[in-house]
This record gives sequence, structure tokens and C-alpha cells, in this order.
Amino acid sequence: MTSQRRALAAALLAAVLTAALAGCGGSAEPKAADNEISATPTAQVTAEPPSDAKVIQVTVNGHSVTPDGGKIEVKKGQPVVFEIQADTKGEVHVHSSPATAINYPAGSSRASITINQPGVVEVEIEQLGKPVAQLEVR
Ligand SMILES: [Cu+2]
Repeated sequence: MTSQRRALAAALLAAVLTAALAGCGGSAEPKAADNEISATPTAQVTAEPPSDAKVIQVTVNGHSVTPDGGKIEVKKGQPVVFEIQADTKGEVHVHSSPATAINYPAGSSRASITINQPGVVEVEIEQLGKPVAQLEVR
């Protein structure tokens, strides 16, 4: 009895640890970031986003994130530009395939990605586990 309980407890603990390590708002998608990029501080940005870009303003302040997970339509291959305003550095995680991690500094910064596969792509602030948007890629 005791050893059975112990085994059960170990299994539960392993499940909890696995979930915690995944670090992503509870979806079953692969979590590793295949690509890692760094957002450029706005002061160092030299060019405006391309005119066909989808610009998404992201604000992170403590635990509050804007936008907060709504749908945003983008076209496949369209530049998606994140203009990030954050109180501390962090990571925007884009659940595309391959997944992309955007490391951003405190303050304002900008990063651009393109997604070449149609589908719904979650974007979240990784360290907070909070959604930013669901990109509907067509
Ligand atoms: Cu993620």
C-alpha cells in the first residue's frame, strides 16, 4: 500500500514538474523555441516597419499584458512587427512552427517575424504565461 502510494505520488510530481517546465499557458503544442531572436531597442531602430506589415503594440506592465489574447488576422509571409513596451525584460513566445522566442529588453523595443504556415498561432509572454494574441494566419 505504502509503496503504491509512493509510486503514485512520484508520478503526480513528475506530471506537475513536466507541466511547470513547459512554461506555456497550458496548450499541448511543442514548447521549445526553435528560433531565438532579440528585439531591437526602439532607440536603435533605423527603419519604419514595411507598409504591408501587421504592427502589434504589446504592453507588459507587472502582470498585465495588452493585448490580452484576442484574435489578430495576418497573412502568411506578411511581416508581423511587435512594438513592445515593457517594464522589465522578458520573452515573447510565438507558437509557430518552428516556434520563435523573442527576447526583449526593458523599455521599448521592436521585433519582426513572418509566419509561413497557415493556422492559429498563439503568442504569449512566456515568463508570465499570459496570452498576447492568437494570430490567425491565412
Ligand atoms: Cu510559449
